[in-house]
Amino acid sequence: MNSDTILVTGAGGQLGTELVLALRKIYRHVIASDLKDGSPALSEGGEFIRLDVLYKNGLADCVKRFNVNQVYHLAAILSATGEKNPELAWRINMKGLRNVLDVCTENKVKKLFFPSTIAVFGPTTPRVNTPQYTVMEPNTIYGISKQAGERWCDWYFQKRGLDVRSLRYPGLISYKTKAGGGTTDYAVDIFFEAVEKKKYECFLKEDTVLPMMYMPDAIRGTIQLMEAPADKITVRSGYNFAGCSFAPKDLAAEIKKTIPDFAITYAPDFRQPIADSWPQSIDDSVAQKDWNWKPEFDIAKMTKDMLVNIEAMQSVA
Ligand code: VAH
Repeated sequence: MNSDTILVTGAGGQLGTELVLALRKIYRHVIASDLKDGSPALSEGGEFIRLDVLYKNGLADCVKRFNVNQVYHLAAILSATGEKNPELAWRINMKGLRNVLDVCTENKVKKLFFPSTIAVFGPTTPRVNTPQYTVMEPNTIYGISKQAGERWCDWYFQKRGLDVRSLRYPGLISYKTKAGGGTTDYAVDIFFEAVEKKKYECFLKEDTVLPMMYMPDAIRGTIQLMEAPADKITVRSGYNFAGCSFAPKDLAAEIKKTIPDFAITYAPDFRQPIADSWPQSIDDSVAQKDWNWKPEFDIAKMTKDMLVNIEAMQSVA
C-alpha cells in the first residue's frame, strides 16, 4: 500500500464516494471530507471529517494535522444547481479552489487533482469531436467557474510549481451514488426508474447527444492521471477526457434490450439549453498520447452493468 496520505474534499458526492473507496484500496490513509456528514461507506472504511473548503484555516489545520501529501478537491456546485444559485456556485467553486491551491502550495502538498468538466465549452465551441484547444465561451456559472479554475490551476503550476492535474469530466454514470444537481443526471436516474417503475420522464429532448462516461472508467482514468510521471503531463488546465456519447433515445433503446416494456417520455426543462450549449463528443487524443488513456465501457457494456447491479441492490433492499 502506498504510504501517501490523501485528502478528498466533497467526498460525499457522486464521484467523491467512489473515488474514496477506490483510493482506499491503494493508499493506507485516505481522509474523506465533506461539508455534511458522510455515508457509512465513507466513515466505516476509514477517516471521515466535516470540512468547509471556504474556511481556509480549517483546511490548513487538516492538511497539517494529517500531514496530507495529495489532495483530490471535488467540492463544487454543478451546472443545474449553479444556475439556480449563481453566487453560491461562484463562491464555492472559486474561493474554495483558491483556498485549496494556497493551502497545497503553503504546505508543500505533492499533488492536487482538480475536476474540470466539458461544461468549460460553450455554444461557440465546435460540438463534434471537440479538440483539446479551441474556442471556450461557457454560458453557465458552473462552466465559467471551472474554466477560471483551469486557468488558476495552470497559473499555480507555472508560477508556484504546484503539481496540479485535471480532467474535463463528461457526464458521469454510476449506481453506487445518485447524481445531484447536474444536467446529465437523467443518465443516472433513468436506470433506477427503469428497474423500479419501467418508465421514465426525461428532462432533455430525445436527440440530445452528450459526452458521458461510466464511473469505473472515470475512477480508473483519474487515478491513472494522478499516478502518471510528471514529465508525461503536458496539460495543466484540464485534459479532454472521453467515454461514450449518446442521446436519451439511444440509452432508452439500450435499456429496452434488457427491460422490453420500458417506456420513456420527454419533458424538456431549464436544463435543455444548458445541454444544448455543450459538446456532443470529445477528442481526448492528447490524454491518450500523454498518459495512455483508453475507456473500457461503451453504452451497451455500461447499461448491462448498471441494470445488473441496480436489480441486485433492489433485490436485497
Ligand atoms: C453536470 N454532471 O451535469 C455534471 C457534469 C458535464 C456535466 O459536469 O453539471
